[in-house]
Amino acid sequence: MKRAGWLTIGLLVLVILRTSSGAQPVQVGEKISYHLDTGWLKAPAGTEARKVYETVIHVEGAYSMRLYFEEAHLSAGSWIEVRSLYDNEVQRLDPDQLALWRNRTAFFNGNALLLTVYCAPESQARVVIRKIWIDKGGPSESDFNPADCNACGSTCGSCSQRQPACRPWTGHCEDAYGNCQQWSARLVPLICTASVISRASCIISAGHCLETPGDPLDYVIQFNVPPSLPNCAIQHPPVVDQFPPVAQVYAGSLGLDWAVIVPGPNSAGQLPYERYGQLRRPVPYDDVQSGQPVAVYGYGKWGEPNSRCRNHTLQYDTGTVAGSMNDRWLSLNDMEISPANSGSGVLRLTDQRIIGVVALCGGGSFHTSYWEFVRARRMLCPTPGDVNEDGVVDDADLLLVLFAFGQECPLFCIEDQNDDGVVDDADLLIVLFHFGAEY
Ligand SMILES: [Ca+2]
Ligand SMILES: [Ca+2]
Repeated sequence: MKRAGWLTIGLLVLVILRTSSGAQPVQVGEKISYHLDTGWLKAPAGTEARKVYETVIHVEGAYSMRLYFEEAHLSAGSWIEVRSLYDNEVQRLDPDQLALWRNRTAFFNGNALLLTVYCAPESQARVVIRKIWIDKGGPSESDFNPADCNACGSTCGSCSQRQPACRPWTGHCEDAYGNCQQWSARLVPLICTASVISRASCIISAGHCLETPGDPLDYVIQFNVPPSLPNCAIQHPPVVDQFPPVAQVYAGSLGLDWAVIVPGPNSAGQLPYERYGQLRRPVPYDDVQSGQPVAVYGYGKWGEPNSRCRNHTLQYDTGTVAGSMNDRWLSLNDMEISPANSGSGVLRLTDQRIIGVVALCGGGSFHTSYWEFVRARRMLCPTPGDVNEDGVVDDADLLLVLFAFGQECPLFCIEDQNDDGVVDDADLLIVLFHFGAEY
């Protein structure tokens, strides 16, 4: 009896550990020290900017790299150019771009970057690097034992339900190229998944994805993710498919797990929706029912020995809603969730709307209708009058306000558009004033 008792306790502890830990974002690569100081560079008089400095930053064994500028003194009309010698991708960072990218670059493939400084006539420049990010591949072989792929508690009972999102797997790594479903983004280097939810390119994910110690904005939002290398090392899309985050609100503890992110423009000055024209709307009200069919698209880990190029590429699985545990959490059936699927939108197939964001191993997801999550979206990505968040202000929104007219909402309700605790004329006016607006 005693023995059985201990066993039961052991199992309980295991279950608690599994359900209380996040769906494990995967940290790839590492920051290493690297010393480079161009000293003060000066351009001669003239009419055009001149190349005043050039060097190759090479790290043996790296599969991809990112530069961090400790200091970057550039005057207007000057810029830094970073070029991958592996695939020739280029990022040009002038003072405005450097501010947007917070003195760091996009992610580049390969082990060598050509760094060039162009200086406006009769101006000075200086660039200092003290650290760079590199990825030497891995994790280790043992991390990729296929028998471990349920370690995160997938509810499907097997390891290979997921399929590449864009074309069926035929055994070729090109099948893993994620150039479809461009509302689903990869966050790097703490790998997670995120979804574009509005024309303003508002993005949602899980809160624990942003809990990077030190700097919660130290990541990049990527689309059109290419296959990983056959040894499973991730590869990055072109610079133009990478976006820096500029603002965010998130909660990742005390039983909460949601994030709202505002991206900055890519190198062509576009936001994700402008570039790809794809989004999936969240639902702000809890009409989630058991049995509803859902899909999860995401960049989870993949360790099958003969298809490691699918690691952290865009794949999907389908399943159903198992049920809502409360106003915060919903559970999924028959859904393969792997580390780095964290933050994936739970896409309800009947209306293609996001009812939750994947937060836990086993598929536990955080409701998009939880009031703090809705309020955070309104705060960061306002869509006044669009009560049901379907992207247009119309009769449906008007009816929602009319049906709730007079209701008091001390905490929060979606119909209380001005957030003053009561649904009244003022909220009706907000809907009427924005009637016909599209977001
Ligand atoms: Ca609406
Ligand atoms: Ca109100």
